[in-house]
Order: sequence, then C-alpha cells, then structure tokens
Amino acid sequence: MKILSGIQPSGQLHIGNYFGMMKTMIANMENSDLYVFVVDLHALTSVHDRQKLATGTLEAAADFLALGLDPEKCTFWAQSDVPEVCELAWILSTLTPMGLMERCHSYKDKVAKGVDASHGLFSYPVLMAADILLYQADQVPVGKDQKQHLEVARDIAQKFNNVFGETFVVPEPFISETTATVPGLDGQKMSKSYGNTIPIFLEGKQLKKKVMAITTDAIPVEDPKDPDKCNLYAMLKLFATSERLQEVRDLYVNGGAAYGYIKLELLDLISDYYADARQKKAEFLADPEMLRVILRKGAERAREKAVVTLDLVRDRVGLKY
Ligand code: AQP
Repeated sequence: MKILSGIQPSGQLHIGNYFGMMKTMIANMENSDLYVFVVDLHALTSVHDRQKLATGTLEAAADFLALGLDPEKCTFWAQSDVPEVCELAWILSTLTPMGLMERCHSYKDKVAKGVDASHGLFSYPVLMAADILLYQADQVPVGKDQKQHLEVARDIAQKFNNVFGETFVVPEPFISETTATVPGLDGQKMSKSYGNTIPIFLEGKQLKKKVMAITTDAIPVEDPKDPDKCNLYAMLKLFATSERLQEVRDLYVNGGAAYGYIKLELLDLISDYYADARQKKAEFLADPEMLRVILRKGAERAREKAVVTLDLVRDRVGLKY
C-alpha cells in the first residue's frame, strides 16, 4: 500500500503534529511504500520570511529523522524540489468547483485567527490534492483538521477520472481515533498558527512554562471533575501508562486531582518521551549539508514517480499535441 503525508515547516513542530500524523507515518515505515515530505510551498501561505522558511524546512526534516524516520526505508523530500506538483495543481484547479472550495472551514478559521487571506491560502486544498494524486497514494494519515481537505482531494480525483477517464487512485484518509485532535494549551486544536502549541523538542524552563500554562477550570482540588472535559487530562493520555491514567481518572471522578501536580507529572513525561530524539535532532542540525543531501536524494526518487503521473495527465487533458 502507498501511504503519503506531508507537514508544513510553518513553525516548530508540536505534539499535535506528532500524535496526529508523524508517529503513524514512522510506524508505517516497515510495511508500506511510504512517502513523507516537508510541504514548504504550503507553508508559504503563512510564512513570508526567507530565513524562517528555509530554516524551518531543514528543522522539520531533522525533526522527522530524529523521531525515527529512516530515509532509506521511505521517500522523504521537500515539496518544492518536485515542481511538477505546481503544474498538476493548476490542471486540477481548472475543474475544481468554487463551491467545493468555499465550503472549506480551514481557510475561514485561519483568516478568523489573523492569517492573511491570500489566494494561495484559499486554494491550499487544490495543491494538497495535487500532492496526493501526483504519487497515486492509497492512504493519507492526517489529523481530523485535514479530513475535509482529504474529501476535497477525493472529489477532485473522482471528477478528473469521470471527465478524462480513469487516471488517479482515489485516496482514503487514515485518522487515528485517539489522537484525531490534540488540544492546545487553551483547549482549542493545537496549531502553529494559533500560538497554543507545545513544541516537540522544547526542554527545561521553556517546556515548563508551556506545560504550566495549560488552561484548566477553577474547581477546587477535593471536588469531583470530568476528566473527559479537561485538556490537561487529554494531554496526559498521550504520554502516561494506562495504569497511571486510571489512577488519575479516579482522582478526577472522586476528588483529589491537583492540576499543578498533574502538570509537573506531564512535564516529566514529555521531557523523557522525547529525550533520545532531542539528542538526535541536535546531531542532525549540526550537519545541515547532510540534511540537504537526504532531501535532494528523496526528491530525485519522488520526481521519478511524479513525471510518470504528470505525463499521463498531460496526455489525458490534451496538453500533448
Ligand atoms: N492538534 C492536532 N491534533 C492532531 N493532528 C494535528 N495535526 C496538526 N495539528 C494537529 C496534523 O499534523 C499534520 C501536519 O500538519 P501541518 O503542519 O501540515 O498543518 P496543520 O494541520 O495546519 O497544522 P498546524 O500546526 O495547525 O499548522 P499551521 O498552523 O501552520 O496551519 C496534519 O496531518 C495535521 O492534521
């Protein structure tokens, strides 16, 4: 099975990105034909700082590799190194109904949160469809926030196949039920553009500051509380053992759950969980040239597939004369 997913280098990658997508992708390395890429063209919709985007791309690559992605066991590249995707995005955009795009809530949410309303941000789902269809992916692991964009990709693939004949694999989303939406510090979806994240590789005082800033209610320690309405508990669920979770759950339900104490426990768990990866990330970042070589080699492999699909598409639509 061909499994594909990408991540934006639009800021420090966070535990929502990790549990929503990166962890699943890394786990798929041994048993699938895996495609992983850093979607720098998408990040341009929110990052207009040359240095920040370039550094962010190398950092995102280092993050993935440090967390266990092996570039020999998958195709791993930076989106912009395969320019064929832009041509496909244009072709797809010519048969994407405006109504389909206007229904996308991610665009509206981002604009409401202060991201500039650009044409690129609006047409983001078409470029994402091109990313997926160019490689004929069967399955796309994503967080719940990307579910609608996956539906757009499926609609576009089906429409193209109907109009021009069977061309694209219609991709299926894969959304892990337990980690579909990791909450941020404020309880909304954790998101780089909302400023409510816990970056994966934060440590020491900076990590402590973030964890202590997780919002909780004002119910006194001794009173019963609902763990399923508490974003601190939702985060603890990602890191604690099932035995410990049951103990904490009992404290919530029966009274005795002290948020300050639970936050310190979560702090230690996060710090330990990523300790090895943190060390590895520092090693990767110390050698940016090696990261560039890994991404370029991956792009060569990705491009071999991309040109085959694009050639077929050009033929189907009549761009081969
Ligand atoms: N809070 C989340 N819970 C579960 N999954 C999440 N993902 C993102 N946030 C959560 C998943 O991570 C993958 C990569 O996301 P992305 O960076 O490419 O884009 P995004 O979904 O828009 O993530 P952000 O942090 O919200 O980035 P910005 O703010 O720059 O747009 C995706 O599969 C996503 O579902």
